[in-house]
Amino acid sequence: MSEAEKRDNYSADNIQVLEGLEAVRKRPAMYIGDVGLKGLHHLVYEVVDNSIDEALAGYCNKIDVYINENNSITVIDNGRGIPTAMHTKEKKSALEVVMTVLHAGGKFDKDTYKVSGGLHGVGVSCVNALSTQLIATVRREGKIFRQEYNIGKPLYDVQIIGESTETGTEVTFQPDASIFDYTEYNYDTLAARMRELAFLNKGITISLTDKRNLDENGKAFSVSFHSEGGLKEFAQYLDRNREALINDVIYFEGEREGIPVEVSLTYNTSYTENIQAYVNNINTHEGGTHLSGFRRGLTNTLKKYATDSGMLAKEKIEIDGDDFREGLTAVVSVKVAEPQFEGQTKTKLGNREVTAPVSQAVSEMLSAYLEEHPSEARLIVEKVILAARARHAARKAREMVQRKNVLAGSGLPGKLADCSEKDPAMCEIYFVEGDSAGGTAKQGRDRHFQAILPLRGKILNVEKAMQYKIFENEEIKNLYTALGVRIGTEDDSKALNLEKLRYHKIIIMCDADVDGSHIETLILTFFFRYMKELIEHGYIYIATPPLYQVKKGNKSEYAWNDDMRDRLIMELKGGGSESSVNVQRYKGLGEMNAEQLWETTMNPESRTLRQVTIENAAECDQIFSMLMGDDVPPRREFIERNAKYAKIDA
Ligand code: 0RA
Repeated sequence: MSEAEKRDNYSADNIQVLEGLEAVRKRPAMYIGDVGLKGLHHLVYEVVDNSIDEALAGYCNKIDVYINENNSITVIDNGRGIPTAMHTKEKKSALEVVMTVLHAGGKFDKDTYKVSGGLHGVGVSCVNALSTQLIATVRREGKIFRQEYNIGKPLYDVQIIGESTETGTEVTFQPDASIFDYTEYNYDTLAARMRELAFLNKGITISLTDKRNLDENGKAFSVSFHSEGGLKEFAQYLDRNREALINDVIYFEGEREGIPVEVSLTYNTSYTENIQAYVNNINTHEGGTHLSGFRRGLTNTLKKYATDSGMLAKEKIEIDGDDFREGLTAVVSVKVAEPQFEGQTKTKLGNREVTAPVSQAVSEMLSAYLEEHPSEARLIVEKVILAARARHAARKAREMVQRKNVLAGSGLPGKLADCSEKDPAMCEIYFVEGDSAGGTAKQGRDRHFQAILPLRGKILNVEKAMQYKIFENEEIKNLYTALGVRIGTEDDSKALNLEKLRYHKIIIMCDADVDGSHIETLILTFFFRYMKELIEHGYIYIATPPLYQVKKGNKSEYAWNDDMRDRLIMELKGGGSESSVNVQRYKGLGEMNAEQLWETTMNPESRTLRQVTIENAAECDQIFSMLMGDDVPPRREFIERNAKYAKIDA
């Protein structure tokens, strides 16, 4: 190749690279899911995943993550360091290739067994494309190498900036504020993911330091996650707010049919089933073949044990799969070389070959445990029998709900003020705290597309109640009938059937005070445990009524927080000297008249709705069990701390 040809080739390659990164900037959501809070945090996961891969390859055991003062992120690992030598095909440093070529990840190194790579597996070059600045520093071969980029473009060739006896990779990036709706990182969100990664990849130490948050000694807030027990400790962590039924966690780690499988399970005295399933460190909350394998292994093994033990002999009722999972907490983690993700949120594993290995692993570990622990085995079987009896009672109650549903139209709850529009995509329903606010909302709404269902103060805490109690509850029956949903689909008898769902915006409207937050949480708990599909489809929203009205003369404005209130007071005062500005604090929805409620909270033109999403399924489970516990202060603190992070739908 002549020099000229080489040059042409080089620039052609470069153009391709820039086109690739340009595509990421044009359609960021296609690469990282969205440009909201989720996408912003996804950037961190993408970078950390590369370090996790290095750890899984056996060369790294420490990953440090920093949230810097300016909301940039630094990730440092002690791996081999990304190679910096010339990449023969791309004719530039391997480091530059990894940082600027889409999907280049670890591909230049065929021996790297790459199973991780994040939900979208897009690689660190996407993070680079979406950052105003990224600095990559590599320590290897006794030297320190560095390259900097601006929206993905290198500012200079890889430089040697010093010497070091250490090895590792350090990446600092500043997310581009012109791409993302938000640029402020949520510490708790990152901490939850780092904790989860530490459980899923035992032996690695992952620290998270928040440099925005200094204590009185000027020291940044920091936590470190490390698990020697892996999923065994993960199950204990998930159940730490629940009462144990057996004191052990049953655990398996190994490879079956070439697929690495790690499983843990235990039982608590609650009535909820909590199985967290992972593929390549990704929470597959829609389940899939590995979850089917888990269920099959569990059901077959327990059924056989229970039958052989003779404990079922006097039972007249049939035991089914669900009964074995009441009070069960389990974590399943598999590594799959070419995962097929399906489902609404691409979090359902489709690979058929994964079912048998997981089922085998569960059968092996569980039958061994049951044989060796007869008294614990007895406790589990007794619980299963109780669950079966309760299920029969629950089914009767559920059938009542379903029967009422068949009459939909004439059978709608009496308290529901329905809308006239029939197309669910256009329709909204407000669940309103209390009859009085419900009345105001009925007057204030646009009856064409907005329906109102007033709810009696505190609805049932479903976290603590047995299933049949839940389906006997009048308010909850009303929720089902008003929404038009049923239980059971063609391929899953427990799944929510959304075919007849009557509204695509389901809006929880509570007072802006602690009681309101409590009620909001009770309703969300119900949705999370019994109608999770509605959250996954993005149908659930929270209304945000204002906290203040600031008035002067015939001018009036609303404020949603104290800063806004103070700014409005200043504005309305203007140059004027007199404090004739009137501030009204709204304690409840009922203090607004119908017109005010419409204007501030219900009018799609001017309201703010917060959409409810699931960031981290394992953490969600844990948080709901914490929120519904008996301790009020942590709940209040949690809600107040996190409310502002909810996604805004303008
Ligand atoms: C492929 C080969 C080698 C290192 C890595 C990938 C690597 C990538 C990342 C990304 C973040 N941290 C990382 N650490 C290592 C090295 C191959 C060798 O040295 O022989």
